[in-house]
Amino acid sequence: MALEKLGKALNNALRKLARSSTVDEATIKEVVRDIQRALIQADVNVRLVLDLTRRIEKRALEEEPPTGVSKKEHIIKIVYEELTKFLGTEAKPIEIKEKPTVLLTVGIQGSGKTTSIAKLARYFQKRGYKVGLVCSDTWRPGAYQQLKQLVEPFGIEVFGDPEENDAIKLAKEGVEHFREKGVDIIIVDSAGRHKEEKSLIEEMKQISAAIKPHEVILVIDGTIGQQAYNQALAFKEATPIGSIIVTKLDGSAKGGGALSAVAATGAPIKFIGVGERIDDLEPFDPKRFVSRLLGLGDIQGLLEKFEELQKQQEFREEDLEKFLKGKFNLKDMYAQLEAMQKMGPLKQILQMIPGMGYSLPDDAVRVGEERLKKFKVIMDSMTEEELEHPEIINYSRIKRIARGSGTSIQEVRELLHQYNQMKKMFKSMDKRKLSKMARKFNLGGFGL
Ligand SMILES: Nc1nc2c(ncn2[C@@H]2O[C@H](COP(=O)(O)OP(=O)(O)OP(=O)(O)O)[C@@H](O)[C@H]2O)c(=O)[nH]1
Ligand SMILES: [Mg+2]
Repeated sequence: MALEKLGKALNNALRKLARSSTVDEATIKEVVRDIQRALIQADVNVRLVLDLTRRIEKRALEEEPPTGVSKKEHIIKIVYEELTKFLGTEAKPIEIKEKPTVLLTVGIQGSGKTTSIAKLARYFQKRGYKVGLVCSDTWRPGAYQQLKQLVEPFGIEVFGDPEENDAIKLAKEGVEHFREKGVDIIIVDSAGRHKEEKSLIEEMKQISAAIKPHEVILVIDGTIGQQAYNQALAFKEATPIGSIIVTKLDGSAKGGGALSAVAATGAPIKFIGVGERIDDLEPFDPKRFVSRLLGLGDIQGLLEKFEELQKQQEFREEDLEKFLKGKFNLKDMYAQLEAMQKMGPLKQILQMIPGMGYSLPDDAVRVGEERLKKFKVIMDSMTEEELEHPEIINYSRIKRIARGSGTSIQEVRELLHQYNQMKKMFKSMDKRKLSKMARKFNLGGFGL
């Protein structure tokens, strides 16, 4: 797990809060001090820490918790929200729009470029994309072999020539090679020669001019802590199409400093490296990251309770409307199927309500556990856009999704069929009765 030490320290601070009998100003100040200490120990910049904790303290002292939520729970939510904002709030995935999408990776010597490229290649391959890798590192001995060894077990091709010493020529030839082969994504590894930003950025500009990448990815070593700020800033200023991978967040005591420093420059962190193995790469999502960071044991439970309460409080007319108009997407469907699995068939629930004479096909709302698992695997191979707008999934996408998830075209079709059936069903339901049912069973307007 990334930033284990920081997570534990923050967790302890919140635990203390949870255990305290009263929540007064002194308690809040003590919790805020603990959070400060935890962040500073993780090498987060002192000024950033003070800004952050001042905001937490102010909100904790001034804001009134909503009904049904205790003061303690409210403060935990504030800490969660402010930490999330601190790390950039939103997840920004790498966009694969054009075929081929060309990505160039750069980074200081030993930052983890080559390893991260192999991980990225595998990540995209799992999602059904065909990936080609180009080694244009003419400086590091064995660079080509290293990359090849990492991806060989997965059948990912690496273009390179250990005899060649013109990096720009190699990069160009490599991109051309894979363009001709018709791959979806080309990732170029660059030289590990640079010890400081200036020469790194110079080389990035030269290779960029030659191969015109869609996105340049700076790989930053997370163990350098808040020093990451200067690298990220110089990079952000040099390229408008840059994103960042922070590596080695497993076990590093300074990872929190690196992450927050990069976030402070406004450059988007898209992935984090959390180990040496090929699968140790995670898409970076500040919300999920922070809830996991804080979310040990009962703290997680508290956060969930808070969310649960909030869900119950707002009656989701909007969601209901959305479903009735047939505007629900694959993500909604998955949540529904999952919930119904726990609850029993929707049919039975509907029958318990007087006047609800619907006869629903059972298989429209209930799928077996095995199938649900398969659906999940298939959906993991879909892009955000496909999950939100399933209507764009055409035959070539179906093929890609099937390949990426290791399922068959038939199985992907089954999922889409299920989706269309549910969509039709909701469309045909009577709004008034459905909302009565939702209220009765506290289903939050079917948001479940
Ligand atoms: N623990 C851990 N080690 C990592 C991670 N990413 C990379 N490494 C290790 O860091 C070392 C350097 O990684 P490389 O991928 O060779 O770095 P590089 O930037 O390509 O290096 P040069 O090409 O020489 O500049 C290797 O030993 C990797 O196994 C990570 O997320 N966690
Ligand atoms: Mg390398």
